[in-house]
Amino acid sequence: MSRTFQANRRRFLTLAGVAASTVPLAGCDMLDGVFSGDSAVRQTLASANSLSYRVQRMLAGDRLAPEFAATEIRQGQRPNGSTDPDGPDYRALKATAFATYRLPVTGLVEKPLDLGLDEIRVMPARTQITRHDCVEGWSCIAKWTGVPLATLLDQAKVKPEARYVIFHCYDAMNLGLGGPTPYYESIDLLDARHPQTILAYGCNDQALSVANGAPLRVRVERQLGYKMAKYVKSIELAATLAPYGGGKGGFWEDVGYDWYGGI
Ligand SMILES: Nc1nc2c(c(=O)[nH]1)N[C@H]1C(S)=C(S)[C@@H](COP(=O)(O)O)O[C@H]1N2
Ligand SMILES: [Mo]
Repeated sequence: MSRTFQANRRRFLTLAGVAASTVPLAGCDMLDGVFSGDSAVRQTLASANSLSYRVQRMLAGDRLAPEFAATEIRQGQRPNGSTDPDGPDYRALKATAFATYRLPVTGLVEKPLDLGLDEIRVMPARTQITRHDCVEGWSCIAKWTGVPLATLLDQAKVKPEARYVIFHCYDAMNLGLGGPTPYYESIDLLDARHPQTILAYGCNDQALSVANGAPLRVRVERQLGYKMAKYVKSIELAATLAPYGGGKGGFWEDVGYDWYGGI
């Protein structure tokens, strides 16, 4: 799909007043002003976000994110957010170079999975060169290799009542509000089954680094950077987002970011 078309589409969304994902919010490292959970602004953003989500689904359910040439990779993927989780469970995994890592896939599935990295690496892989856009205002083009999430969902046999895929992560963020809060994220099944949605274990032809989310991180290429959970600890299929974290579907969503971070 041409970039001109995307630009036009974005303009249309803006004109329609539903470009919620482009509303400037605080950067990933900044929390100013996002705690006002029931403010009028927050409510308006929330309804604009749900409209943006529905309009995008109508117009572009299976649209692919742009892919780039290898010559367009100018630097390594810039590490952001957590870059070296310090919990004992992650440190123990790192000490074995992730040989002891297991990925559980649980929740609303008929056949729960528990996979080692060697099992994941022999599954049919997908490689894509895409641009990562962080809400902080920077972008990075990188080459990602991993297993399509759809492959794991098919193996696990998702139950019909499931609507969301929840990614639980090994790292926790310190908001200064009484103890570290675990990072988590969620996407709907349409994005989960999108051909460019992968669990990546490789970046720019190298094993995924700790700074970029080793051993496995999500790529969900039509959304902003914060949706792409690093340090994936487990995957859970769920019918609602309410039971997890603050109930808004992700660590940053719980402090005010849009759940649908479409770009
Ligand atoms: N577990 C976890 N996932 C995360 C984050 C994080 O802090 N912890 N930060 C998010 C944000 S805001 C961005 S921009 C990207 C950064 O990924 P990178 O470090 O590979 O550039 O990861 C996202 N996923
Ligand atoms: Mo980000």
